[in-house]
Order: sequence, then C-alpha cells, then structure tokens
Amino acid sequence: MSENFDQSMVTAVSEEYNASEIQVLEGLEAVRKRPGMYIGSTSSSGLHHLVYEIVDNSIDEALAGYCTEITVTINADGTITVVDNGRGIPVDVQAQTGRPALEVVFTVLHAGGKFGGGGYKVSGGLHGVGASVVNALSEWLTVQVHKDGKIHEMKFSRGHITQEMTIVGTTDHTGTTVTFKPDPEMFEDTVYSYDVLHTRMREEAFLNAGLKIKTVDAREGQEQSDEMCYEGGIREFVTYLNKSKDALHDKVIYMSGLKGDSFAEIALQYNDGYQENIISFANNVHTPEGGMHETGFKAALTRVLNNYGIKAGIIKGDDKVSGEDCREGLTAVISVKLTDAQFEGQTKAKLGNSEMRTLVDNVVSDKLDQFLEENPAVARAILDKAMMANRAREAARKARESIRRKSALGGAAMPDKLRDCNENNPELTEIYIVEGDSAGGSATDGRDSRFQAILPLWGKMLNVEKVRADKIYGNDKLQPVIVALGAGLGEDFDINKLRYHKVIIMADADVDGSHIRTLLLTFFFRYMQPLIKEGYVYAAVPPLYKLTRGKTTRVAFSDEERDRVSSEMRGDNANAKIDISRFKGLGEMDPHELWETTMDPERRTLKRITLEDAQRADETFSVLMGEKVEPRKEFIERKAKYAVNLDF
Ligand code: TSJ
Repeated sequence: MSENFDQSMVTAVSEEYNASEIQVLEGLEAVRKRPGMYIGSTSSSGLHHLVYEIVDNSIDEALAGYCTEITVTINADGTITVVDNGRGIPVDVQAQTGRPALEVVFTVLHAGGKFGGGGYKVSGGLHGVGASVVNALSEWLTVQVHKDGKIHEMKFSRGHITQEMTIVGTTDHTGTTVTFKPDPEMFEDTVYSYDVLHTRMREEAFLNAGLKIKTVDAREGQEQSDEMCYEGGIREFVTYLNKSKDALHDKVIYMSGLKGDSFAEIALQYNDGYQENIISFANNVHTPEGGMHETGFKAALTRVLNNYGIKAGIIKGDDKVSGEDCREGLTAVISVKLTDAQFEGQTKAKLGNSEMRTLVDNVVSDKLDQFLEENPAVARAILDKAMMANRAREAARKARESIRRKSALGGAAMPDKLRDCNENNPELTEIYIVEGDSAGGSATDGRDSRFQAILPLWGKMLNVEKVRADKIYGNDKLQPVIVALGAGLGEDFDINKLRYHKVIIMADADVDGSHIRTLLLTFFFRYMQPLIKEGYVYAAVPPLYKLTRGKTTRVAFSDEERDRVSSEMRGDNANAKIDISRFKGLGEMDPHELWETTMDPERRTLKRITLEDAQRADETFSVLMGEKVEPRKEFIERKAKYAVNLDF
C-alpha cells in the first residue's frame, strides 16, 4: 500500500458505499417486513410466485429472441433451480452503482429491466417485481452466469451477500442458473407442488410458441418430469382445453393482428357442452378478471355472429342472440402483448388499457367474419348452437321465476335438511355443507348452534358440466344449497343476500369426499363465482390420525405431525405404547371429537378456496367426468403413481 495514502479519501468512498448499501438493505428489509405487498401472500400461492418471478426473467430473454429452453426443477431437498440458455445476466460493473449488474439485479428492488431488455416488459401488478424480492425471501440463493467463456457465481442469504461475484470455472455456452431455498421464516409452508408449477409452466409454453420448457420433480418417491413445447402456441392451448370435450368443428379458429407496438391473438373452438371457458392474458400474465381485451372480444363475437346469422338467413326477424348465447360451449384463449400494460382491480387481475379493446374488437371483426364466409358449415353449427342456447335461456328464466314466486309465497322456506343457527347476522355465521347423513348428524350434535348451521348432502350430486343452466335450478341436490345460501344463482347471484359469510365444505379425505368437494366447487365456480372470489368458501380439514396413550388422546393432520406428536407423547418413556389409528371418515368421529378437531374456531384448520383452486377442480372435473375415455385414463395413470390425491 502506498505511503502517501490519503486516509480521508477512503472514508469518503466507504461512506458513500455504506450509504448505498444501507439503502439496498432497507429495500430488502421492507420486502421481509411486508412480503405480501410484493408477492401477494405468504401462503402457497406466494411460495409458488417466487418461481414465476424467476422464470419471468428467462421468458423475457426468450421474448427478446435469445433463449430457447428453460428448465424448472424441484430438487431432492425441496429447493428450486431454474436454468435457461439465454445470454446470461450481464456481469460488467455498472456506471451508476459501481457494482456488477448481476449484484444489482439481486439486491436492488425493481432493478429488473433497467438495462437492455426491450420487447414487451411487464409493468404493474404483482408481476415482474424481480429477482431481488425472491432473494430477500430466500434462506439462501445461488446464481451462476455462463457468459464470455466463464462461470460467474454469487451467493446470498436472506438478501445479504455471502459470496461476492466470483469466477468459478470456464464454460462453452451461455445461460443463467438460479437455485434458491424459500425462507421458512417467511412462508407458512415451503413445500412446492409439482402439479401447480407444471400447470403454470405448461401455460407459459402455450403462450410462447416454440419455447421449450421442462419441469422436473427430483424429490424422493415423487420423481417425474415433463417437456413442453408447442409450435402451435395458443391454438394448441385451445385443443388442450377441449381435449375431454367433443368439438363442434375440427379446426381451432385462429386470428391475430398488430397495431403499432401492440399485438393481439385469439384462438377459439366450440364444443357441444354448455360452459363458457375464456382465458385471457396480457404480456403472458393471466388476467382472470378479464379487462379490455376480453370486453373487445365479447363485443365483436356477438356482433359478428348476429350479423352473419341475419345475412345467412339463420337468424330471422329480430330474434337476436345474446352475448351469453354466443359463448355457450366456447373455449377461447386471448393473448395480447403491449408495451405499457395497466393491471387494475384489487388483485391486479384485470387489463385496463382501452386500446386493447379496440385492437381485439377489430381483429375479431375482420378475421372471424372472413372465416365464417369461407366455412359456411362451421358457421351454421355455431349459429345453431347459439340459437339453441337462446331458447334454453328463455326456459331457464321461466324456471327461475317460478322458484322466486314460490319462495315469495312461502316466505323463503328453508330446506328440510338444514339445521340453521340462531344468529341472523351473516358476518357472524357459518354453514357446514357435510357429506352424508351420519357425518351430518355428528356435525349437528357437535356444533355451536348459535352461529353454525349444518346442511347435509346425500346421494348422487349433479354434475353441472353436463346440463344447461335451466336444469340446475330445479335440481333436488343443488336446490337446498342455493336456497340455504340465499343469494341466488348465475346472472342473478347477489352476494349481499348471502346468509353465511363462511361456507365450509366438510367431506372425507378419501376419493368420495374429494369427488363431492370437486362437484360443489365446480358448481360454485360456474354459478356463484363471486362467492369464491370474495373468499367466502372454505374446506374443513379433518385430522388423519388419532393417537392414544392411556387416557390421553391427540390428533394429527399429516404424516409429519403424526410422527412429531407421537414422539412428544412418548416423551422420555421410550417404551410407552402409543396407539395410532387412521380416521376413516367424518362419520366415525363422535360429535365431541368433530367439534374439537374440525369445527371449533379456536382449534380447527380451514383452507380458504381460491379461484385458482376452483378452476383446477373444474378442469380436473371436466377430465374425470367428461365423455372421453382417453384423457381420463391418462389423468388417472398419471396420478395413480403418486398416491391418490385428487384434491385441489
Ligand atoms: F431472476 C433472475 F434475474 F435472477 C434471472 C434472470 C433468473 C434466471 C433463471 C434467468 C435470468 C435471465 C436474465 N436470463 N437471461 C437474462 N438476460 C439478461 O439479463 C440480459 C442479458 C443480456 C442483455 C444485453 O443487453 O446484452 C440484457 C439482459 C437483460
């Protein structure tokens, strides 16, 4: 070190460095203080969100044209590794910060997209908050960048650097690898679901035609992997969504258009069912609440079908078909790309850019009309279906009115089977929808009748996938549910009339229980969606095991808990005999047990059902209950390998 070294300069420089370092740490500390603000929640959905945040970066690299393959692995130890073959995150020292770009990406909030990039950057919403958020919420994180013939490595713990950027080897290719362990201090549960990740990655593969995405589960006993690459993009997405249905026409209809920097594409195919299934995306981000792109699509579809119908003499007089009529049995995927996407609404799940309404409307107006002109047989099938839907809707309206009249006369008579509670304020009340009469009996005896109502269901539940709306209203299995909840159905559903603010589905943990849960969720998803959106639907979580030592009894909700409780009960007495039995069903529990383990608000566990859960149930259901044998066989074979767990 030089003799005339100026001590004051060292101080100045390091103070400056300290100041920026402190800012960085404050930023990441903010993430750890309020993780929900950055990733939505610290439940399972937030946990999976970490992976999407990382993968989004690789997808951006693919959109920019430099990455063709992404692999997402759940490692044997439960950590996550994401690998891509892009250019590798830049490693050169940045002028503004004096730090390597790689370090900035992982330590500065919202650093993503600050350099280079281009293409369609995602903005707003929960998406694209970047790698630094994942880093802050990881017990540890390692990144390796293959670039310029060298492997650059850097390590972190809870956002703090534990290893500065180091060259650890040479390489003959480029790309980025990130491995992280979600911090158990930050998440309720750190166990990843392969199904959830795989489903999401499949969606990404559909939305990015030609991009190869692999998913791998390397955990012991659960080993599996999938490779997804769809040259047909969203066309294949629609084929996939319709795979368990009978299509009304062979080919998926595909339309696309550009305006300025924006791009819109739409793929659609009708099936002979009655459900509407429109899935929309903006910059590859799912917009479950729709928004401008969906609005433009619906308006144009209705207009084009009516105009064509009149022109072709299929629709006569002023017998117009409604928007809903035009969407019966429709499966469609809408994907738009734009430079400044505005995500709106409470959950940022809705696209706000009004120019997307115009763009999608124009694309559908031009291209769909042209398609119908060129394919009159397909046009005929679609219009006949819309006309049928129109007639059925009229019948449904009459059925509904007759119910309304009846209940007005009878003073909204409650179902015979309902054991109502005393409290009237819906904010304080809950209803348990229980599978089977015997479990219903135990629940009725065990409940706190001041605020807990019980509705037992029995017999074969209606499959709402298989019938038109008009059959739902009069169905003897569903009517008690509709009447007890008191908020109506479908277009008339009014959440303000809901009689209980907790709707709890209580069914066994076996296949039958799973079946009834799936049926009910599918019903709620299709006909009472606000109920799920507003978070009023729950699944009760009954215990799996009962452990007895002498006069002491405890229960456990998982295999891990069983082992832990068992060793706690054993204490120091290594020879103590602990009797462990498996609860076979709710009906087996006496009322007191049921109250203590599953119904007492102080002790029970409830799982709140999200729209995603319900959507997954709905998909599972279409496959399991649909007409086609092949998809069902494939699904069951796939699941059969890993214990039967058909749950959401
Ligand atoms: F999350 C993350 F940031 F850690 C991350 C980023 C994780 C993974 C698995 C991959 C990536 C990533 C980033 N893959 N590819 C890139 N590309 C860039 O960051 C990049 C490379 C070169 C240039 C350039 O202008 O030369 C620009 C960018 C943005």
